[in-house]
Amino acid sequence: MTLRRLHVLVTGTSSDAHTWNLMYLQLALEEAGHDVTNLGPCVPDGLLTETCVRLRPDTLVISSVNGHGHTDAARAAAAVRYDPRHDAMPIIVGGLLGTAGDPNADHTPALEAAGVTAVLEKDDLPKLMRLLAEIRAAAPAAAATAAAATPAAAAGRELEGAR
Ligand code: B12
Repeated sequence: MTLRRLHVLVTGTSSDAHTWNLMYLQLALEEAGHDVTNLGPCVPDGLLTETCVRLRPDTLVISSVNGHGHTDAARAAAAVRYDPRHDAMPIIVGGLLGTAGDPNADHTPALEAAGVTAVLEKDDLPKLMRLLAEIRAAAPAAAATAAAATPAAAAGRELEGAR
């Protein structure tokens, strides 16, 4: 059985202008054999939810490092979860989600309540890869879903065209 490639949607949050975290994640995920659509920084919740509806990614990865991630990502996740078509889509959040205390751990309960599947620390890239490997193993095999190899490429072309 050939495992199909996952289509991972990587996004920054609405207030977060940092870019290299997103580029880093995209390159690491692609190196691990996933197809990635990278929405970039400062993504409004409306664009994120609309993109999830249009592209139906296998997993959403939200990255934030500016300190507002705990509120921005909770709001974004709740907006995505509002549509029941995304009930089964894992939402993974990570980066530097606040500025005080142990922010990612402290805000995990509220983020999970908003619909986030997993909150990772900024050094948790290996854990992100393990989670995605589990999601990939549980996804339908490649033969039945040959077309699934192309959504990221198609999405890339579409996003390029929209610029
Ligand atoms: C460059 C930079 C900027 C640039 C960004 C330019 C750009 N186009 O990207 C500019 C000048 C715009 C900027 C602005 C601000 N910044 Co700034 N910035 C940085 C800086 C110096 C480097 C960030 C970077 O590019 N790193 C390289 C990338 C590859 O690494 P990374 O971002 O850390 O991401 C890694 C991990 O976090 C992790 N990761 C990220 N997301 C995820 C998700 C998952 C699921 C996982 C597993 C891992 C993961 O993986 C990445 C690779 O290891 C950092 C300090 C630093 N040395 O890290 C501050 C920093 C991120 N900025 C900070 C702040 C506060 C701001 C401002 C609010 C400052 C201000 N008062 O205006 C604004 C916010 C603007 C906004 N609207 O978001 C703080 C955040 C504080 C916090 N969260 O505790 C930092 C940490 C500086 C500091 N020590 O105070 N910034």
